[in-house]
Amino acid sequence: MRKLWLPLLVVVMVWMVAGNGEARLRPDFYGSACSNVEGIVRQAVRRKLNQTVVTIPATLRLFFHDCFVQGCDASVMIASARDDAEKDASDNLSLAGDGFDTVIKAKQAVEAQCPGVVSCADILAIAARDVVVLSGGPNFTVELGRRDGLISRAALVAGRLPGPDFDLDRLVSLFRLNNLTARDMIALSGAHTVGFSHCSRFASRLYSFNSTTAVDPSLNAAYARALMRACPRDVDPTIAVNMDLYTPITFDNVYYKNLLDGEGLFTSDEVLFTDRRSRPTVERFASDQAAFFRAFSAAMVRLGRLGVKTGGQGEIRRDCTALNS
Ligand code: HEM
Ligand SMILES: *[C@@H]1O[C@H](CO)[C@@H](O)[C@H](O)[C@H]1NC(C)=O
Ligand SMILES: *[C@@H]1O[C@H](CO)[C@@H](O)[C@H](O)[C@H]1NC(C)=O
Ligand SMILES: *[C@@H]1O[C@H](CO)[C@@H](O)[C@H](O)[C@H]1NC(C)=O
Ligand SMILES: *[C@@H]1O[C@H](CO)[C@@H](O)[C@H](O)[C@H]1NC(C)=O
Ligand SMILES: CC(=O)N[C@H]1CO[C@H](CO)[C@@H](O)[C@@H]1O
Repeated sequence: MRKLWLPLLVVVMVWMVAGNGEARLRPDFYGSACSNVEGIVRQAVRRKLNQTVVTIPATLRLFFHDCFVQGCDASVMIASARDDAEKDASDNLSLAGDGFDTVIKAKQAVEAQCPGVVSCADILAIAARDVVVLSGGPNFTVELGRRDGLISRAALVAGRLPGPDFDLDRLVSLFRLNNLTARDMIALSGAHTVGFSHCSRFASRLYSFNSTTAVDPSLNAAYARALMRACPRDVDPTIAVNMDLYTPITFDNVYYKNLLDGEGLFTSDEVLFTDRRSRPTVERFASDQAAFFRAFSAAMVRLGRLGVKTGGQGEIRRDCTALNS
């Protein structure tokens, strides 16, 4: 008997140490404690999407910003009376309120059935997957078990998020800091197949590229003219344009086809094609949507692992916009 049990015991102990040493998420984390959590969130996201299509890009981008600043811990959701929380940083301006609202509504629906069990961070991760599926993108399994963070500060945002003027080296190094590869970065940029951007984020490509050339030569000329019509100099700062000209609310690989045609909205988009190091991956995703979907799904799962709090860390927030106190 003893001889049989010893190896088993060793295996169990190694497994426990590994489990405690690094944050482990798993798809069935809630088990019987909230067995239908994904169904409840899906229903709430559908309902919100029925009210406004902005739900799709707003929720997806909210997840990205949450994960890149202090990890996927819903810290981006916290509202501060002094306007000094993560969402108040200047990079936030464009985080559409509908992403926050999606998570708040889904949390209310989850609380009604399993109070105090499911984190806002997990609800955001599930909702981000759901908007991808509901707009025609790939389905993938979401890992769960994140706890909600206790810290949310605007000052922690600076330098953590990529800018629309980034070149390939800056994009690759920022994503690498977040344990994501260049291929992950190229696939995740495909999220720009949905949603909007304010004119200010790309105006320099139209009017002040450099001291001798006004229009960024990597922009398709007809596209540049259309953007100038939509975004004249000194345009109302609330004006926004679709990032994917052709299928702006469908999650597909048209983003990459646009890059091939000089129709990437930001420098950080177009550079993925103009830089010959990333061009083969862009060409692949443009010609093979299934390859893009596989790469995007895998990268979203890795994005969802960033800086997660598990076990006894953090808390399960009651209200996603406030720390339990
Ligand atoms: C690769 C570097 C990235 C840069 C430089 C970047 C930059 C931006 C900028 C400047 C906007 C427009 C904001 C505005 O003015 O309204 C935007 C929008 C958006 N981004 Fe990114 N982003 C990047 C990666 C990502 C990733 C990884 C995701 C998600 C997986 C994402 C999802 C979105 C979505 C969905 C929108 C549209 C938001 C809306 O319509 O409300 N982006 N991004
Ligand atoms: C929402 O659902 C209602 C009833 O099913 C439908 O009539 C309406 O067109 C939908 N609205 C949107 C924006 O999809
Ligand atoms: C997506 O995948 C999840 C888990 O892998 C599954 O439970 C769900 O039914 C799938 N949804 C769709 C719309 O296929
Ligand atoms: C401005 O950009 C154009 C097009 O890339 C280039 O030919 C020119 O040399 C640049 N001028 C300066 C001053 O950098
Ligand atoms: C990246 O991975 C390393 C090694 O597993 C880990 O220590 C680090 O915390 C991860 N970074 C983030 C931002 O999660
Ligand atoms: C929507 C939102 O919260 N906007 C804020 C973003 O950050 C700027 C500058 O910090 C604030 O002025 C905005 O109110």
